Amino acid sequence: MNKQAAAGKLPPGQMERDDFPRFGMWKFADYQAEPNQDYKLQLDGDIHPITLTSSDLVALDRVELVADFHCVTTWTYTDLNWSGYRFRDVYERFVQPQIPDDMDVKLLVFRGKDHYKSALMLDDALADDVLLVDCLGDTALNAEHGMPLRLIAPAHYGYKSVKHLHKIDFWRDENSYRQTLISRIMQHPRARVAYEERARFLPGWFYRYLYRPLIKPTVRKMKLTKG
Ligand SMILES: Nc1nc2c(c(=O)[nH]1)N[C@H]1C(S)=C(S)[C@@H](COP(=O)(O)O)O[C@H]1N2
Ligand SMILES: [Mo]
Repeated sequence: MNKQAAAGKLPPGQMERDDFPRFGMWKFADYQAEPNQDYKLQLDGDIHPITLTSSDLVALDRVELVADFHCVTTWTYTDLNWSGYRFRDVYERFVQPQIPDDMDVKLLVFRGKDHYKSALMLDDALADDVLLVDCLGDTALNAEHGMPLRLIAPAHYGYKSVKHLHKIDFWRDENSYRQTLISRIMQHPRARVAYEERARFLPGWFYRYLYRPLIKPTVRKMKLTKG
């Protein structure tokens, strides 16, 4: 057992890695992000659709966050230094003012340019430490880690932290979000790391043993072939 796990610092079932790999769904592994700092972010769903540009976000306060990153397959990389904008600030500035009093937004779907998507409850997304980040350490996000913009929601498993973010759908309820059966089963609606909410059914510890053997081949698969 490593030192932090021994000290009880790591959440249940997690093991520390000494590198931060590119990771994710095999289906989207071949996606090659293109450098583009003038990104656009579409906000859509049950709200009036709008498109934000990087210059809309620049008007918000910049926030820095040091956080551990926990993948559901049980690897953790500690003390990452992210910076960007608080999701709550984006919501309060650009979304909330146009929501009628009799309408409740409950569920958000974050979409990546590689077609990956993941949903979060609005209440979870409004937490202090949920950011849209464009920098890791002192440098702009690279292709491995979500260039040009990604979500970071450190209290939730990494599969909620959508990379290459280009669209957020705001829905009144879960019925508006057509999820495939497999992701319905595999993705927990909250996926809180502290409660080991790895998936919707069966206890979290069960998935530790199912997922651990996938780490090595996935890290190998996800390595970007550099020209
Ligand atoms: N667009 C996109 N975002 C994604 C994924 C993906 O395949 N595509 N994988 C998720 C998973 S399972 C994890 S663990 C993290 C990995 O982030 P990293 O590659 O920066 O380590 O990204 C999440 N966000
Ligand atoms: Mo993950």
